Amino acid sequence: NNVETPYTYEDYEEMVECLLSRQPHRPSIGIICGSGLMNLANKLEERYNVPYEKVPKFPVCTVEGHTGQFCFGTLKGKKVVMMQGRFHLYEGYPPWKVASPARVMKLMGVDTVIVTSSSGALNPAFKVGDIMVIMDHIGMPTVSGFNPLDGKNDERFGSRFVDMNKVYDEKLRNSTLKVAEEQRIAPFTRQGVYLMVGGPSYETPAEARYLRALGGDVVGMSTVPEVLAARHCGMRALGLSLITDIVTMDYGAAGAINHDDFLETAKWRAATMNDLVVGVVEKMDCE
Ligand code: R1P
Repeated sequence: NNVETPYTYEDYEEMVECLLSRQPHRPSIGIICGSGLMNLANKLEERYNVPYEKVPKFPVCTVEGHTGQFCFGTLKGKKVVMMQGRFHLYEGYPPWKVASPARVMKLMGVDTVIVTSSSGALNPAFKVGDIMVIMDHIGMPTVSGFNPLDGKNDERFGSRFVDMNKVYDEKLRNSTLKVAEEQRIAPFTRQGVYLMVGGPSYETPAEARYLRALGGDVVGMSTVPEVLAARHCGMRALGLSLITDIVTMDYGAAGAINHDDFLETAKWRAATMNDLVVGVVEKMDCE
């Protein structure tokens, strides 16, 4: 039987003990960096890196561009932990493992989680290089039985049933839009619905039309499990997604998409997106 047993509370404690013993910071903000957005960690001061493989039982990254380390430091005076690299369902990881970074962050003392990602636009008004503040999400895997909260619930994290009405913190979203105005990037900053698919295959035109009809503004293969686990244990969540391609809805459209294109586009707009995150962190009402 190949089915893995989810991490216990004690497993998480062991991971956190290791992470805190290897560096002096005690973060209150956690940031999970999406594809092509890892350079944000270069903005950290007094930085300490802890590679994932040093942390007992913690997964490793298998996707190109996902470095696979925790980066601790200060950002605009705030104590931050960043994850350079996340886990996806298509890597073969079960949902609880994909979402495990949120619980590690919680036990480290983090109360606000920022998740970034790159995604494809379904909304015809959106353009490559736009930044979307996630207002809400649709988790295709999570609504259909691939939920990180499946299995025995540990009340020390949160209760069995989780309210998902206000998942993405309104105050943080408004603050992000305000920072976007100040940084003069409001014309290409959007707000909308992130739709998660399992991947790793990109969408067929028929699937793209279907996902759009469901209400997705962008489609990606991450974010939702981490945010679900974060909300389950009472952390505030902010999600930002960089649009790195337009999802093809008809058969005549030119060009196939690939992950290298995603990374290339992310490079082009990553600095702007990272400046936005720094601006939001600066305004946060925590240490
Ligand atoms: C596709 O190219 C990959 O990039 C995005 C998609 O979700 C998918 O994993 O990665 P992040 O969501 O990790 O940014």
